[in-house]
Amino acid sequence: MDLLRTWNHVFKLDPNKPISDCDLDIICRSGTDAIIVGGTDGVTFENVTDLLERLEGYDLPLILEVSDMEAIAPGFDGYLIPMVLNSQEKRWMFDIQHEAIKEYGDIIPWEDLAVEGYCVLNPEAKVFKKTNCRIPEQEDVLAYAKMCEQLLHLPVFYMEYSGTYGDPELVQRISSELKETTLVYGGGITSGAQAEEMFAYADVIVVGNIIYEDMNRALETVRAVKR
Ligand code: 1GP
Repeated sequence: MDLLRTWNHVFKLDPNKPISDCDLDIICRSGTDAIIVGGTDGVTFENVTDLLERLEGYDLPLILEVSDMEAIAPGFDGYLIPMVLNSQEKRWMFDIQHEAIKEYGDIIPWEDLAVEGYCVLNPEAKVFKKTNCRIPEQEDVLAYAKMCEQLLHLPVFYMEYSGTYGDPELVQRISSELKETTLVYGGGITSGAQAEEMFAYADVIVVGNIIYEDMNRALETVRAVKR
């Protein structure tokens, strides 16, 4: 999954949200670097494989962000495994991964996997509630980032503001701390200007919701980082 280091812009598609063939085609031909398939609820083996089949004809890396063990489908180019750093339950950091390895350890394609140190920063986000997170202070976020890079040697630190636009100053601060670990920013990007602002600091920006709300603005976010 070294590939991830070379990306700037990624669209995240939610398998639980309908998207027309026409919109899917526009997204896949937009110039984005990869498609992540992922969501918090209603993600099933069926809707993941259905979306994968519709995406397979395009020459783009297709990555599954695993949120539910039952919905892991073969056939993706890579798999992102979140470890929710600011969850108050060990389950979301280690236990579900442990269970998955216990059950599927013999068939896991380890070379196609990357672990994301996930820091959820929007208290209204579904993932925040589902994984029982606590809002970290800025110093906590900085410590999570250092922990990710220096202690756990994780390839990715993901600042997840899903559904709301985050704090560019904090993203800048984290970015100046990380050297090896790739900084991914996602959340509330709905315009070219916001994409540009976050991309000034993050290595990769992830754009999700706006795809389903305003395709033109979704496309602006690609143009903003691909100039
Ligand atoms: C969600 O970080 C992504 O996991 C993107 O967030 O849907 O708010 O764009 P949005």
